[in-house]
Amino acid sequence: MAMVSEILGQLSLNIGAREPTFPTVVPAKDFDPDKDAARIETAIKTKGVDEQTIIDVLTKRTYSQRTEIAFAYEKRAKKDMVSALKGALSGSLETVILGLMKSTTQYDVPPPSGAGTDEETLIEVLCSRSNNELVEIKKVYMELFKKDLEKDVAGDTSGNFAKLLLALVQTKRAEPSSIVDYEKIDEDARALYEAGVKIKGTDVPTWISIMSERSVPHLQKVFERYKNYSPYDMQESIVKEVKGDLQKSFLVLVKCFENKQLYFASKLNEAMKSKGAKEKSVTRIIVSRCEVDLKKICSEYKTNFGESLQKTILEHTKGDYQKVLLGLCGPEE
Ligand SMILES: [Ca+2]
Repeated sequence: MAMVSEILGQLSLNIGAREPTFPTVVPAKDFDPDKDAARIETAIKTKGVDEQTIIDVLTKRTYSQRTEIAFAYEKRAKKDMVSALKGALSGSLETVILGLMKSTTQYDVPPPSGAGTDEETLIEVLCSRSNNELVEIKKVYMELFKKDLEKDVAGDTSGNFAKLLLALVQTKRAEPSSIVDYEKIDEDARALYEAGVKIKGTDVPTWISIMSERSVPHLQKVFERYKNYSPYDMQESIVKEVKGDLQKSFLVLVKCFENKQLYFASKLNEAMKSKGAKEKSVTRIIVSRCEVDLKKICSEYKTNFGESLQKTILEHTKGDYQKVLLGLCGPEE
């Protein structure tokens, strides 16, 4: 149960060191936190709860504005807004709204070690977030649990999978350089080939060091160059060479290096259309990306899957959950 003061403490961590963003949730104009807090208070007190108002207000404010609303709410209602929302809402809507009351970084922070690591989420977060985002995640993890994420990741997983996650958490990735180093690109492409497809077995540490230490633009060129050496592209090579969680992790990494928004669009499409829609996955992506790049994810979605994400949401979800997702995605473009 995060108190407002705690949430406010995280604010500064989210400013600066960010890549260009393509949010669907942007700061509301003529923002009045007191007015919003009053609306939320009335909505919570309404018999049967007025979910629509809660959705309308909270999906149209940024995290930092929601924090101000929570602060105003606490002043007028003399109680914590997150707890009040928790009491008033239930099911998938509650999950989304409580997710929105966390900063993007807080939301991404894995549960503390021993709390039953959900491997799929751990892989997605550690393999898809940028170096800067991972640096913030480590800081917040330390603040929340007074523990070192590096140590916990190493302790909770094992083998090469652990080595890969650990290498990512160590955030050793180079910053993109304005100079294209063709020699290094060729050297890395050949090394990836010689450590994998060319030999019996796989020299996983070599793959790990290249994929965790080089900049993203460099790796994009490496994977292009790689095709000059290998009969299989990088993704195909990963499938052939390694198995299980290690394979999943390398695939998420490479897909994100190639086109991160397409990766999330595909995940959404897959989750939404799977039998027994994987709500958890849908919620996670939409909540965590709405202030980052959901607009670009929506456009990749439409280009690649022939219909808008909003339309898929209309077809595959219902009720308040549908409303809150559509609120976060914004209108179709
Ligand atoms: Ca091999």
